[in-house]
Amino acid sequence: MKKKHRILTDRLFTADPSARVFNDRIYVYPSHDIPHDGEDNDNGDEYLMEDYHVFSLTDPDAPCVDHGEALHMRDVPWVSRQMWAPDCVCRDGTYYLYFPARDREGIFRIGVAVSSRPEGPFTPEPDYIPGSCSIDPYVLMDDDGRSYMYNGGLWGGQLEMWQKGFFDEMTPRPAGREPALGPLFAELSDDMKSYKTAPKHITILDENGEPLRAEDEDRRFFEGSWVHKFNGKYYLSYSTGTTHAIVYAEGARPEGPFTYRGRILEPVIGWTTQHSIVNFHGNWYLFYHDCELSGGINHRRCVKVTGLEIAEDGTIATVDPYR
Ligand code: FUB
Repeated sequence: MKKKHRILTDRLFTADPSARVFNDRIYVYPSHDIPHDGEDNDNGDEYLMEDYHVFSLTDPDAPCVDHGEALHMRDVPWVSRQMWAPDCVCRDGTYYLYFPARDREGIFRIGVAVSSRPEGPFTPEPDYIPGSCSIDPYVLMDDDGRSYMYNGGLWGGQLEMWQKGFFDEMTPRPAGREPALGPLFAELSDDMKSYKTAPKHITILDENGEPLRAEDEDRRFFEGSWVHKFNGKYYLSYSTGTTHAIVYAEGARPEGPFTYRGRILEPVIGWTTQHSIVNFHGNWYLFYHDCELSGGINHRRCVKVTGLEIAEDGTIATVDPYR
């Protein structure tokens, strides 16, 4: 389906799609945007999500099935508001839904909920993952059986506020030629509900082997991590936030370092951009969102899918979302 940008559903506003293949079917785990008339701000207060719906397709061109509400914040004791971008993986027949949300003190944490079915419903753990912070969890199930979480997001995602090792809202953001903050990386325990190793920042390097700088907003990490493996290498992709692109970097190990490679998706209609990359029946697909359906309202987004071309050396052809 190259150059075909398909909206998955116009029944709900959806964003931040994590696409996964389970049982020869594509499952999509998006955020669920709630329409309201409030103002946008740099804290992301306009993204007022309360629940998750899971969607599935037999292939990228097939009808999209909405499996209904899979988890609501009323059922998660530690959550106060804003259930943002989720992800889901399967281990030994159990499905683990990872999601960020603000706790009772307004601090973003990562929670996990489990189900025996990919579409849920999911039963949440009573508390968030100990030691977790910030937003946008992605979990890599590596070929050797180990699993890793990548997560984090700047600004409203609060990643900068943890630079001292504890939460401090007043911590200055890295600026100018200071190294940019990379996403967090941690190995998950065998129970998939706790960290085996403490989260640490991933380093993303430029072509000279130097860490990307905070001022390099066209290339530095902002939010929305995803990792795909290709010919034995790890490809970390993410949103650049303020410059509204999806870009990628290549590494030899899951923990990095990663070296910047290029742009995957040009800016879309709307402020945020988020994505996932999945291989289905030998073809690569990019799932992403924009605000086309709502005519450009930032918190009323729609999930789309298009084909993705990856060359033998791992180079990804840049996608123009409107051609
Ligand atoms: O959907 C809420 C937030 O906006 C996500 O967590 C970010 O990735 C951005 O898409």
